[in-house]
Amino acid sequence: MSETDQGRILLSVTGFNPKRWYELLSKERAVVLEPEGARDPSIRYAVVWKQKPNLLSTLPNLRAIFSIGAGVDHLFADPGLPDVPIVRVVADNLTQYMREYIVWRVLDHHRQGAHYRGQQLRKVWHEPYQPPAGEVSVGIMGMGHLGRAAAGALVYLGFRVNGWTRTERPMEGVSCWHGRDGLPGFLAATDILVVLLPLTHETRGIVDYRLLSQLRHKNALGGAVLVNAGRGKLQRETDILRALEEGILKEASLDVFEQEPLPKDSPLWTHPNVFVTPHAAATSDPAHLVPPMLAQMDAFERGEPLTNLVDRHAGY
Ligand code: NDP
Ligand code: OXD
Repeated sequence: MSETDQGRILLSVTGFNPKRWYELLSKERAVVLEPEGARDPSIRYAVVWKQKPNLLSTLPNLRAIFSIGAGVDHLFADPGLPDVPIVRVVADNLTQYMREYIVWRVLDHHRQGAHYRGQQLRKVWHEPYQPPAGEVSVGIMGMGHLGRAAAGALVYLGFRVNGWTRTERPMEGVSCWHGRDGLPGFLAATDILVVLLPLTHETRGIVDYRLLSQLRHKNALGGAVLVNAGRGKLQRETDILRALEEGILKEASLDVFEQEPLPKDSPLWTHPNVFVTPHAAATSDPAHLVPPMLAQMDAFERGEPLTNLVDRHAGY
């Protein structure tokens, strides 16, 4: 098939260098980093991460948008988002990275990593009480592709696992709640809260002081714990700091922040009970993601349906 038959791919990325994405995509298709002027008719697909606002709305022959990430809030932030299908990332290797991150953080809080790191600095030889995993409950807000994978691994490790979703979604071995009505019961049964929600108009700012206050504080760990690897704007950082200050939260692991990069003057950087990672829980790897993206474009050209489509109404 010629380049004109296939159309071109617009690769529009801000915040990181798209070199590897460009190299891999352009092995199979013609790729551009900028449209050739307004209303460029040659572009059929856009592969994007935080694309420039109103850029996509100018493309008359755009057939579908592919998000480089699993989250698509970056797309909905565009006031000129055209009405074409949006495909997001669902990939085994991304899921595996996230499963690892959640297991790592839950085990570190459960096995008192912060406490032992403090003891080591002071050369203290002391073994505190270690509750068994079966006495600790992990509650996962957002039981989608990533949340369910993390839940499966935590069940395997022997934790009690709770899940919270928008719609009813049972999972074997997991106690499930859904909707706003289900939230208080879910929180009251949760010692370690893991947030793997998408950022939508319903979830923005959901992790606030009021929510954190409803976690089970009198627990085998000696306090409630927060792990957020969903999106930074799900959380209110001043509320997290207040909850830590007041002992409502014992510890937190945060991979995502209201502002990224996390500003140098944020007290989260130096808080002894906060573990910070730079939005690194699960990275989109082009070597794994480009081949299925191109295969989807080819299938779509043959008239087959796209998969992993975003529900515009729900916002994820
Ligand atoms: P999915 O779309 O597969 O799952 C989203 C889950 O959130 C679903 O269970 C959904 O409920 C639930 N949900 C959505 N809105 C609400 C709501 N209002 N109330 C309750 N539950 C809700 O997403 P993924 O699992 O693939 O990804 C989740 C998020 O993880 C992404 O959106 C992204 O923000 C983040 N992410 C972060 C990364 C990192 O490196 N830190 C890397 C990759 C993703 P239901 O099942 O009923 O639809
Ligand atoms: C994603 C991310 O959404 O990297 O995939 O945060």
